[in-house]
Amino acid sequence: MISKKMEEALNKQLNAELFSSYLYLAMAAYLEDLNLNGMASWMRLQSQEEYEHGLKFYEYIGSVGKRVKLEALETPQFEWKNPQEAFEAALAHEKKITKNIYDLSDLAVDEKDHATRNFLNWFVDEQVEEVASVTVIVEKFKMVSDSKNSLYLLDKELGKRGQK
Ligand code: OFO
Repeated sequence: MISKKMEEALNKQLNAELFSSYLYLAMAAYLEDLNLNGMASWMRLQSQEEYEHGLKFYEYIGSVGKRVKLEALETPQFEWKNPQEAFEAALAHEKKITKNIYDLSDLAVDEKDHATRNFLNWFVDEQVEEVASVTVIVEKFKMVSDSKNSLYLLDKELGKRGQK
């Protein structure tokens, strides 16, 4: 049995996942405008993943007999100082989302809502992976600093995401 409080918290996280998708799409557009098409493609894939995360919440809320309530999405940031700053912002965002997921898990434990806690476990694991993958990219940016050649190579490398 899902409480009203949990229903609202799950809907809030659904909104946060859809906002993540929106934010990464905004970052993709920013990177595309700089002709960094590999990085832009990485961000577009990330945006799609976040949409899928949103759908997982959508489906779960429905599966426990509750109602999905969609709210307006915040306007995402439009400009970053440079690509590194955009990826750093993505990392900070993922850390914030991890905290959201932990708070939701805590609520599920407090409410003895084992079904929701079990559902959230997938997200706990996913957040470890997301923070780790963006951390690696941020660290690579730090290594290359202002070198244009290295930026070109990093763009190429990130463009390989999703390719077989
Ligand atoms: Fe949905 O994992 Fe990122 O935000």
